[in-house]
Amino acid sequence: MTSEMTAADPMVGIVMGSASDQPKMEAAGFMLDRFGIPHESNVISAHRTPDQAAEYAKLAEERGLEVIIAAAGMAAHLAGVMAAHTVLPVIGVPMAGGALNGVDSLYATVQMPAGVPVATVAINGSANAAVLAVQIMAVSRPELREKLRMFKKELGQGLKI
Ligand code: RP5
Repeated sequence: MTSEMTAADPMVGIVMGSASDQPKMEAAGFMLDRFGIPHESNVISAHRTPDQAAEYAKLAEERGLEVIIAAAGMAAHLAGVMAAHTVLPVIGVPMAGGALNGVDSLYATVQMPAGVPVATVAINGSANAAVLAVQIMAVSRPELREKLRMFKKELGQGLKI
């Protein structure tokens, strides 16, 4: 990772299994904007467009992405598929919906076998996925760490996400 941030190229890739996930994922984009992190958002399904899912993950690193946020509902394997094809950190967001309303996607996302982790946030936890992405990127970027400190201060002063 470098300590430079360019405005143009996305550094965080948000993928979601369906356009129906979009409203629940908007908070991730808002949060990344808040920290000045360029990002992109794509609908890619592990089971409906599996080749595209694998290609996205395989090309992510050379495209300059540093973190992938993957959201899916029901038998949610998108984040795991992403993690299978890249060494970039993958943050999974289980989506509520279907008969089990997100408990299924929570288990599917968090219960990755050893060796291929997916950092899983809460059901519909898209804002936290973005904050975690920023925290990962901040390891080598003091200016981002300062923004995170300010953010935590604002939370303590009553900021609602
Ligand atoms: C998953 O199935 C998606 O991530 C979405 O959460 C859920 C339902 O998808 P749609 O039937 O609305 O396309 O693949």
